[in-house]
Amino acid sequence: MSLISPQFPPGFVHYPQFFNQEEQRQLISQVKQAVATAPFYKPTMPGTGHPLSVVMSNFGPLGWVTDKENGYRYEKIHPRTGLPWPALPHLLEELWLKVSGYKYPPEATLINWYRPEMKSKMGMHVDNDENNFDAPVVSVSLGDPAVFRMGGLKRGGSTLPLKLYSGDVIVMGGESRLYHHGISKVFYGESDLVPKGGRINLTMRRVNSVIV
Ligand code: MD6
Ligand code: FE
Repeated sequence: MSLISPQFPPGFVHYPQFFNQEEQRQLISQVKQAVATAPFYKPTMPGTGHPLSVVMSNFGPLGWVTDKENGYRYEKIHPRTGLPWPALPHLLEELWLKVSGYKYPPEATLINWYRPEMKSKMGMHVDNDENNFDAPVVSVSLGDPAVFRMGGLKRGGSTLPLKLYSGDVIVMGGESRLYHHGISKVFYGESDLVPKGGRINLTMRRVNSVIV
C-alpha cells in the first residue's frame, strides 16, 4: 500500500517493498552477472565532459549512455566493450508487465550504482531522451536507502521528498512522466545487500512507440 502525499503528480505510484529480500538478492546477483560482461563505466556530461557521480551499465536491447562528444542517447552496444547489452532478467520483465500498463516490453534498463566512496547523488533531471512518452518509467531501488525528490514540469521550484528503501518500486507515468526528479541523499552504509556497498537503481524504459 502506497502512502505518498496527494501532492505527488497524477501517474506517480510508489510500491514499497515490491520485492522481498530473496528477490532483491536475486536481482543483485543478476546485476553482478551482467556487469561481468558489460562492466560499469563512468558516464560524462555532454559538452563539458564532467563525470556523473554514478557509474552505469544496462540490460536489454538498448542502453542509455552519455559522453562528452555525443551526449545523451540510446545505443545497442556497450561504449567500451562494443558488445550488446545483457538480456533483461525475467523478474524485471515480470515487474514491467505487472505495473507499467504498457503493451510492449521495455527496451532499455539503466543500471545506476551510487558508490559510497564517491558519495554519489543525482541532480534534478527529466527523462526525455526517448522517442515516445506513452510508456511510464519503472524504477527499482536496491541497497542503501535514498531520498528521491519530485519537482515539477518546469525546472526549479519546490520539491517533495520520498524516502526509497531496498525493494521499493516507483512508476512515473501519465502527467508525472516528464516531471523533474533526482536523488538528493543516499544513506550510505545502512544496507549490506550490494557487495561493495551503496545503492543500485534500475530504471526501465520504452524508447520507441512500436516494435520495429
Ligand atoms: C534513482 N531515478 O532512483 C534515480 N527516473 O536513482 C530516476 O532518475 C528515475 O526513479 C525516472 C523514473 C523513475 C526514476
Ligand atoms: Fe530519472
